[in-house]
Order: sequence, then structure tokens, then C-alpha cells
Amino acid sequence: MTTKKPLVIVTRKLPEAIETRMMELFDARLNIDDTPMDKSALIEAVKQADVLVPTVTDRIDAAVLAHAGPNLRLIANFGNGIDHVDLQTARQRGITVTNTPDVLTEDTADMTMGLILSVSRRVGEGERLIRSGDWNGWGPTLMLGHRIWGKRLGILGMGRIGQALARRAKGFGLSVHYHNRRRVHPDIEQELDATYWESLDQMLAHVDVVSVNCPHTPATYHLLSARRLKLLQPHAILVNTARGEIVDEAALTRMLSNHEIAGAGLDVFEHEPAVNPKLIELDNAVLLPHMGSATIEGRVDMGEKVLINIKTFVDGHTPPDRVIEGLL
Ligand code: 8YV
Repeated sequence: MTTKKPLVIVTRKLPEAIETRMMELFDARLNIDDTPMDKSALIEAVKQADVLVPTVTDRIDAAVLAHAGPNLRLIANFGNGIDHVDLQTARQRGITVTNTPDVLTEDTADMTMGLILSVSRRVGEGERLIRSGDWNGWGPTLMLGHRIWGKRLGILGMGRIGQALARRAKGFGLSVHYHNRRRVHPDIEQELDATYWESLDQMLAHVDVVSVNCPHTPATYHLLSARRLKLLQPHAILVNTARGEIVDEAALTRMLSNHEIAGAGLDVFEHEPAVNPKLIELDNAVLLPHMGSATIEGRVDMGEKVLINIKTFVDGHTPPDRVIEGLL
């Protein structure tokens, strides 16, 4: 007797090696042309699937989950952040949720460091100057940015990515400061040479660079509110490789255009993929299309994690990357 393979619906195109393995292991329904699914397609998917593999571009909210069929037992997210899935409703309906932590930590920390350097040293502006054809040659006062060596970095969220950023930052001569819900273990603090600020407000007022590295949860929505952004010093820069919703983007845009802060490096946006048109006009903002974890190696590792989570689950075990609401 052959047992029926579980129907796994994958919402976006994944690396080929992952899709091949997905088809070997499961009854996989892939999205070959990569058109993002609209709400009605997602509803159809949750009605039919045993396992759904969404990404950050799919809003799996209570309204979608209300249509989940009795077979849907697992949502195996391709990605670490899980704010696009209504975890409470999933739990109430007995649906397990997994994600892909660890494998995108180093790549995202690299991109964060890249944004810190790009904003401070005006990499985007320099590139645009060359491409405009207006560059007339070297000048002693041309394209002056700010040195990062010796400056203070304030990391908001000292989890895996925050810590990986701290290790890099040390090498660039930045002193590391952080705010986190919980103070990290003293051994980690010592290894990272990191100073803990219990008060986020006070940390913001004392650092030169702020990096957002916490997850987006109801508690962190607009954590960097208009009031808190005003605490930053005029020479400070802000980088965000976490989630746009953590920062009040309209307030940030106003402050950047009034030069109340010096610059921002944003890989994520509050209403993605929409980007505030005023932000696009600003020279002191470096803007990237949510590519913090976008390496070939990282995407394959993420896919491997998804496969392992599904396989473990359908074999009757607890998947390694089960998301537990309260621990986010
Ligand atoms: C992923 C991300 O590319 O994993 C995350 O939380 O933000 C991105 O780096 C995306 O989530 C894939 O779903």
C-alpha cells in the first residue's frame, strides 16, 4: 500500500534545487512563474493544502485562515520574520508554524554594515554622480562623508542578527550599545564589548548610528515613533534591515528632509513594496528593495530548512524551527 504524499503549496518560486527536492518528497504545487498570490488565491491554497509554504509577500491573516481546510496542519514559512502570519489564529486552529532562523543572520548583518557605510560615506550619491555624467574629477571637498571609526552604534534588538552586526561593528571601530527587552547574558555582553541601555530613549540620544534589528510584533510597531526619532542627534543616521513597521516612516522622511537627522539606510519599508515618494527624492537616504538576506547560498539554506521542517512534521515529530508566539 502506498501512502498519499502531503499536498504542499508553495506561494513563490524557490531555488531550483529546493523545488526539485520538494517534488521528490511531497505532492508539491509550485509557483513556476512567481506571480505573487492575491487574497483569493491564498484562500484557495489554505482550503486545499496540507502544508502551506508562504513568504513575506503573503498576508496570512485571520480572514485567510478562516478558510483553512481541515487538512492544513502546517505553515512552513520561507523566511525568518513571521509578522505576516496571524500566529494566534493559527494556534487556535491547531496549525503549527515554522520559520527559517539562523541561516540568514550573517548575510543580513553584512547588508546592515553595508548600509551603515553607504549612508556615512555617501556611496549611493557617489554612484549617481558618476552615472549622471557630471563628475569632473577629484576634489579635496568632493563627496565628504563621515568617518565611522570611533563612533557609537546603538543596536535595537540584540538577537542573532544584532549580535552578528555587533561583531562586525567592532572590527570597524564602532563602540557597541544596545537596547533589548532582556539584557543578554553577561558572557555575550563581554564578548561583544556591548553596553546595555535599559532605556531606549536614552540610548537614542547618545548614539551616532542606530540599527533596527528586532522583529516586528504588536509591541514593536512604531517603536521608533515620531517622539523617539526626535531624540536622535542631528548628525545621527538610522539603518533598518528588520521591518518597516517598526519605524514611523512618515516622521522619518520629514526629519530627513528637514536635516533633523543626517541620513538613513532602509532595506525595508512600512508599506512594502510601496516606498514613500518623498523618500525617493532624498539624497541622504540609501534605499534597497528588501535584499538583506538575498544571497544564493542563503536562499538555498532557507529552502533546506523549509524541507526539513515539513519532513520532520509529516513524519510525526516536532519540527526544529517551530515558532512559539510568546518567544518572539
Ligand atoms: C526574507 C526577511 O527574504 O526572513 C526574513 O524575515 O525579511 C527576508 O530576509 C523573506 O522574509 C522571505 O520570506
